[in-house]
Amino acid sequence: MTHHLPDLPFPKGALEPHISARTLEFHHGKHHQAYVNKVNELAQGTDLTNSSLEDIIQKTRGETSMMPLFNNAAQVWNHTFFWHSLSAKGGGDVKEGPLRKEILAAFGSVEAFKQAFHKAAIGQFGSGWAWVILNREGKLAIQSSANADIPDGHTLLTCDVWEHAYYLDYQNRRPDYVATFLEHLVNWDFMEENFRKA
Ligand code: MN3
Repeated sequence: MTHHLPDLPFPKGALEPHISARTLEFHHGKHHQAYVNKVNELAQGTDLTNSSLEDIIQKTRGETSMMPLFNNAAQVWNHTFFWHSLSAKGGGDVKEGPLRKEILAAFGSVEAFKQAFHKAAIGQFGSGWAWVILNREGKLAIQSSANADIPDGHTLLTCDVWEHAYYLDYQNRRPDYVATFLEHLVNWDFMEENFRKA
């Protein structure tokens, strides 16, 4: 077993009432675990058996015959990145500093930035992810991706908009879930850390 399910960076009940422990039991314990299991199964016997997750993602991306391995490996990576994009002390305003400056330069205000993120997240048809990235020109940008896909550029933050992320707590109300993510959960410190490392 090369790949393992990473622990959540917070206790399962830490995000209540916004995301329930029950949602995380399924989302982390069942969905994320299933992607990990599938990567181990699909990589077995290929020349990627002992490769890192990042290597697998890079080497299988866009290869039709490797699509199942890509999808599962990317989903493992995306979920781990997502857990770190959440914090019990998250949400609200972005503190003074280089990240805030960049947001104001690119979007005019934190509010406009949040609105653009919300729009991208609810506009993603079907399953996928909403992202904040530094694009290839080094500019802050918001994107959505379908299914397991990861945008080009340097990822700073993500929100899972697959139904399994919110159905138990919000049923079909994705807009409410994303608004709650932005107001109460988004981990600006994680985004800032990724911004500084980029
Ligand atoms: Mn998910």
